[in-house]
Amino acid sequence: MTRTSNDPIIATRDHVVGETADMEAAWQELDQAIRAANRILLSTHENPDGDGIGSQLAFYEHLESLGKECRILNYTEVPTIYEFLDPNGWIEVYDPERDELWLAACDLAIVFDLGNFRRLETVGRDLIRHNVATAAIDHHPQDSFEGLENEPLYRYLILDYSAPSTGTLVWQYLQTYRSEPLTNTMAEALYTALVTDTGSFKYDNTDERAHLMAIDLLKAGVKPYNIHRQVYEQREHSQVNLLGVLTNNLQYSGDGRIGWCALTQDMLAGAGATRKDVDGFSDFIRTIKGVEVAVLLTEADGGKTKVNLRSKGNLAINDVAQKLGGGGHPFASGAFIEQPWGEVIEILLPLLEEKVKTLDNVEEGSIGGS
Ligand SMILES: [Mn+2]
Repeated sequence: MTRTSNDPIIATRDHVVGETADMEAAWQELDQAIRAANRILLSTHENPDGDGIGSQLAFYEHLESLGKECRILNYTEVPTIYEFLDPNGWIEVYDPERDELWLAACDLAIVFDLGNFRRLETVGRDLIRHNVATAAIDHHPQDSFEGLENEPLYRYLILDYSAPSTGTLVWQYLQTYRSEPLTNTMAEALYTALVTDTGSFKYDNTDERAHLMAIDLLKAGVKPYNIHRQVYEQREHSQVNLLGVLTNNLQYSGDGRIGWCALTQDMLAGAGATRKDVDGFSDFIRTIKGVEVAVLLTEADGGKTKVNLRSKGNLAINDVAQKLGGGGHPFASGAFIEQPWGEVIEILLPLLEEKVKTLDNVEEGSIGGS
């Protein structure tokens, strides 16, 4: 089918595609495509996180060493806490006017950590428009796209839900297919991907593979505190102010098992904060004793609402995020909704209250993850 640049890319709400069955064969195929390609584009989702950025930078450096003509083009700029990873300015913000012709002539695009193709925004639109062969490397459940159900979005799909980070998949690839050892900068990029996605090795996704990867990266020269300091010890005053607003406006529901807060644009403005400053706040709500499900609603422009959901691990909540048109991991998911937060919480609380009620019937510790 033909798409025009103005066609919106819309994720359907209930469809996910399966995990890569034969990972080794998929990697082999992708590796062959990489070796055959001259010009390769790398990208990740809007508002990129440490996993997306770290994966991109490590992969970029690898491709450079193979002599590829390579660029990293993202829809949004690198958050300041991750700027230390990119001293050479390899990551660029995609500017269709400047970059579309370059993109159109790519032999291959590799996109990291997406979950949802829509999160590539204009980069994804132009990859489809110019029919660029695209590979996805990811650990999120994948949404399908209205009108594209019968068309594979990706020529190559490396999908492993159990991977603690997308960077872990990149690390595995490099271990097998890269002849040179990892450089210190590659190891730092991958370590950042790993610590940010595992909450510094404390989330449910932290497994043996995560720690084996960390050992390998430390051997390649990573100093963990150097990374930690850059990523976690640079809180803006505006964010600390906003944390005060959050704690003053926290509410509980479902016998204290749901902790929730709505941050309005007025609250953000009052704290001198932006939507970026809410990063990590939903995790904070989850740390409260008795809270099983944490909900953070952030008011966006035009009265829209960003929803972040976190679970302590006894209840999967990504089905709720999917009902709202979003998605994510069982214990960490979210959605972006075109409704004001007051309406969203009206929909959300009954769904979550039903969910936490199921805990009443089951002895503690006997519930599976998803
Ligand atoms: Mn990730």
